Amino acid sequence: LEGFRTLYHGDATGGGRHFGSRLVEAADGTVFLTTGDRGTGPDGMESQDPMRVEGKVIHLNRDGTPATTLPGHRPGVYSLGHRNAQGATLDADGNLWLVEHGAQGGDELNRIEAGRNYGWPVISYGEDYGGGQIGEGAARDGMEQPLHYWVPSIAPSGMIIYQGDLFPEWKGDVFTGSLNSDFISRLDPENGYAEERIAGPQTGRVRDIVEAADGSIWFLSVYDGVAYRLTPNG
Ligand SMILES: [Ca+2]
Repeated sequence: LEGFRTLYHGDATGGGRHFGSRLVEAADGTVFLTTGDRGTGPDGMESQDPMRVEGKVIHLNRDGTPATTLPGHRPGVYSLGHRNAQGATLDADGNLWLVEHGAQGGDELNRIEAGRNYGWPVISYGEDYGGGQIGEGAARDGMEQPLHYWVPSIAPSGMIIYQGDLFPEWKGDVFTGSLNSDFISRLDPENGYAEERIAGPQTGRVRDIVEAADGSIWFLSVYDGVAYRLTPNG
């Protein structure tokens, strides 16, 4: 790459992992980006610090200036308490959703609202690597509950909320890839987020998933280095 410039600088200081990240363009042209906790959890509390960049959703204008500024928050911080979101998308109404990695279990699907706290590392449905409770347990007043969580972890990556006509029975369903178990997860919000796991020789370590204009679903398998197109005929 050449000729690029820095639009936003985060000043993250944690470890060398959990970087997120996904970028989502909103209908008004602003941009949401997810940041990881940089691997300092569950002891590090950067995700809970509204003045820090780690473990957040950041909301920016296209020139890198903050599109949201909340009282007591670093300019641009839109929501906090995230661990490592590697999937994010908008629903049909323009709301931001994301999937984020838990530790040993506790991956989450969250619907994001400005100023809300999504809990990491104070609450989680997972446990620490090798066992042991994370934070205070699974719930706390003032912290959001995930709409769905995975135990054990699937390591979700990439995300769409299907809006096309090619699979009418899937409209409104949430899709994310699994990095550790080689399938695509389909969650049906109208049925308690019941999950179907779509698996085949093509769904190895699915890193990204997008919906095309014709309603077909494209996904990227890291093992093969191949982008596949999913249609009702196979
Ligand atoms: Ca959470």
